[in-house]
Amino acid sequence: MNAPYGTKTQGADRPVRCYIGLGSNIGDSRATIVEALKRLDEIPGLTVEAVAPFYRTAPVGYADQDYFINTVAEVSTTLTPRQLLDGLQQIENDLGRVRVIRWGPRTVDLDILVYGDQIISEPDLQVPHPRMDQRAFVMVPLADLNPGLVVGGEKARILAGRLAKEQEIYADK
Ligand code: A4P
Ligand code: MG
Repeated sequence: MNAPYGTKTQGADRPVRCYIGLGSNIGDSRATIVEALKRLDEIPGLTVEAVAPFYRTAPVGYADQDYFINTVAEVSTTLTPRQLLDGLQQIENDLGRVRVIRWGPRTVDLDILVYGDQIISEPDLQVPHPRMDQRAFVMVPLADLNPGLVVGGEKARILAGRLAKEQEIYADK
């Protein structure tokens, strides 16, 4: 039987509910994200509980690149935030991620958006993800999974509705 989600600030003896953002705009992005989700679920101590629909989204931050495929996964995990980050970076590397330009094209990007109710401000790990509340490609799929989740003082569905009017985002079929 699954243990209930925990809200403890230190992780790891009870599963913590987390949201992971996934994005790709190089190669067969849809297939890459499907493969990344499979590998995510295979990480010991982590279960993928739900996946939002896939969206096709205009690039944010560095405009001269292809549209992205984005989605968000809800996971429960007993991993600490840093163990979780290591697992995500391992998947990025195994799927052949090359980083050239910040905010530029990528085979696959996996970000920790939310880790329970923890706030982390370290040089190489900030949670909640510092730019998530400005991005339709994060907030729209996140709101599909948890419309009432409060992000930056606002409910996800309110933020998602506003951002979707400002930024291009389409259901990916
Ligand atoms: N890092 C810090 N906090 C986190 C976190 N919460 N989750 C550090 C994951 N990583 C985190 O990331 C650089 C470093 O961020 C990591 O080494 C880790 O220690 P990266 O993935 O190597 O580089 P990046 O993704 O280019 O940088 P960054 O700043 O994370 O970019 P963003 O803000 O994630 O933006 N437009 C569309 N439509 N769709 C997209 O998916 N993605 C980006 C990337 C830009 N524009 C986009 C999209
Ligand atoms: Mg990233």
